Amino acid sequence: MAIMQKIIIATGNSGKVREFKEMFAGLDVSLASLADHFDPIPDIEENGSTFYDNAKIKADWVCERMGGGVWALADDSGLEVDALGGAPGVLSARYSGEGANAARNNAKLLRELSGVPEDKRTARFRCVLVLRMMGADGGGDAYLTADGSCEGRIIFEAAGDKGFGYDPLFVPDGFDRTFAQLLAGEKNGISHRGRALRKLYDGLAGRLKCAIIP
Ligand code: ITT
Repeated sequence: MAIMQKIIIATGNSGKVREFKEMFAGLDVSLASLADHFDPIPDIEENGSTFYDNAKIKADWVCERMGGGVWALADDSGLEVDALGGAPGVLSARYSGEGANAARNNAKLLRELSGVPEDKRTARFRCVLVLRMMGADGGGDAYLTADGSCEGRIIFEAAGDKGFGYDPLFVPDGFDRTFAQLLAGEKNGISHRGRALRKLYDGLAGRLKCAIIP
């Protein structure tokens, strides 16, 4: 009988979980997130200085607690704004400090960019994915990693109510709507996360088939 590979998404961000579920739909994979396995949802300390370091920290955290056979997929991502020297970058989730949330982060971003003209508001989202695949007997441990980015610009006023995080302020190149105004399929088709996941999947296809059809 076919065994469905279980993948735990090592995130506490429900927006990321939703997008991964949309993008994995149709694949023979059983997806769970931290919320399905830990109560309360752990706030994993991300003390790395790069997206890669922090993604690996999250994937390792899950595998070390869940044991053999588990595949953990971690996403570290963020927004880089050229006029701010690449900020908020790896600090995107915590940009507005203690008690940071999307509304406060977006408000701070608009404040920091006040007076910056449209042609100087270029930005990109970046995403690094780390998939740690533990063998059922603890052997065959392997990592796969992939990255993706999406170029665009920061507008002057939030627009749209879909998505999460900085989506209402980010207009991807080639569009005149923000990420928060795009349909899920449109965002996933061009987003940093979608691009990284498609690369990861290309690197994975053989192994995923083996896991599903032993
Ligand atoms: P986990 O660490 O639990 O995965 P997190 O939200 O803290 O959740 P990150 O440390 O990777 O995740 O921070 C990413 C932040 O970058 C996220 O909180 C948003 O503010 C922003 N971000 C990343 N991808 C985004 C997207 O697709 N749309 C809008 N904002 C995004």
